[in-house]
Amino acid sequence: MAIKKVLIANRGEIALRIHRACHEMGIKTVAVHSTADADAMHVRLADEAVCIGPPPAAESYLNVPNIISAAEIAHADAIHPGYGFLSENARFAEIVELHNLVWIGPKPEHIRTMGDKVEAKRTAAKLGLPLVPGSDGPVEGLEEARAVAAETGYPVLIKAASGGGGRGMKVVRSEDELETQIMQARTEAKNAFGDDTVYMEKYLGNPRHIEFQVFGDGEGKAVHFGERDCSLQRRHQKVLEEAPSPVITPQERDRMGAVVVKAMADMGYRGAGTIEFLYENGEFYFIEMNTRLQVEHPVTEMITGVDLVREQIRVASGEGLSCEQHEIEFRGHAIECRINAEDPRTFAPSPGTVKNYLAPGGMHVRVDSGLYGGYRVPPYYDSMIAKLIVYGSDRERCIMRLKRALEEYVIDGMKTTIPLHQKLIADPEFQAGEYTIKWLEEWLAREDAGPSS
Ligand code: MV4
Repeated sequence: MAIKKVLIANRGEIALRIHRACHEMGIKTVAVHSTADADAMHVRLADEAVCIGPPPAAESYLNVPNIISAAEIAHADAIHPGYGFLSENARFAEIVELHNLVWIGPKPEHIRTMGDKVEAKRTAAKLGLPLVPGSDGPVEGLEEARAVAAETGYPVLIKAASGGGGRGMKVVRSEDELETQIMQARTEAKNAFGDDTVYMEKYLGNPRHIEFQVFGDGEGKAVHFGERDCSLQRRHQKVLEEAPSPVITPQERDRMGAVVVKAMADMGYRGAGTIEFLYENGEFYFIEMNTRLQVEHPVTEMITGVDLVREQIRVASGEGLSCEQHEIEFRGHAIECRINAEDPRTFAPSPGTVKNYLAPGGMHVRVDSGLYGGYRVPPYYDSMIAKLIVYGSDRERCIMRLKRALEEYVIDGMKTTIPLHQKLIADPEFQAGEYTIKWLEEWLAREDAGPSS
């Protein structure tokens, strides 16, 4: 079905990103917004806008009846959920489809399966993806946990089935900690997610986080757009992402790419997905799959030249993917810096009103942001206010250009993480591409203690 008008069920830079893809395809847009976002850029740019509730997300951007009503009032024929909020809510996807609206996202059954981490691993195993060694499904009793740990060896990691994003994880170093850690993990999981199901994995000591961008047409065809290295995280928040990974060879990309493409084709996956792996000693281990477009998708767009939101809309409207695997080429290097309204040293949120504003530009520099001079950053939502994405013909030139772009950037009126990025990309270990998931927090602890801060 041809899509003529899309309701964008999100805010901030991703709402703008979706609006731009829509307008380039001749599709009209409907913005939704909370009362706190009446002056937001996504509201200004959209063809129409509907207020869906008060500032708290639970009453606006997560308010399903209000969002569906907005789509009906505005005669939208499709809903794009962006990331976060309702993007991985299988029930919402079903409700959208029950209202005869096109859901620009994966099949609800696949969102549901991948949202349950135990079910996701089971599915991944069946589809031939390599897993971290661990329990085959949930861990019930202590005896079972002991047996799993005996198989994998210590340390082991206890994870919540309903978790994700690192919440509810417990490292167990030896058998005498096992019982208390399982009980604690269960209690925390119950409180956080209302589900005390836990499972176990061998704890990988120093891996990288490498994720593959995949796309399916929902009818058995799938392609991959290579990997992103997202190892630079602080408290499970990504800080800087790059594509390709500095440590993955073209041979490894082709080999793992073929594995993920076969998996997505076999499951009949539809739309955009990200398959997350831990990568250690040359091996990939599946951990989770995200059934949405991700914040860091632009680095993939920069090195492939493919508009991933356009692909999402094509697939949702039944036009199918625009390209075959052999047409997807990886060229050069791209890095994304997430710019947050935060103190660059303490990471305390620092919302405020933008005074002077000047975004960097020039060749191969992309800024995805809803900021403008005079804009008041509301305190109710995520602190990410901009993404700076830079391309270079190789990693070294990308870093040089990124340094230049960060120098140009002016955001007066609030603290931002721009100075953090400047310091980070100047570090010799970063420049060498030698980092794992632990590196950034250790680097931050060192920098904090150092004389320059
Ligand atoms: C792990 C792990 C080590 N071993 N699993 C954290 C979030 C969730 N997506 C999975 N996570 C991890 N799972 C095993 N078996 C270490 C992490 C982890 C991590 C993963 C990716 C990026 C940053 C991280 C920071 C701390 C821990």
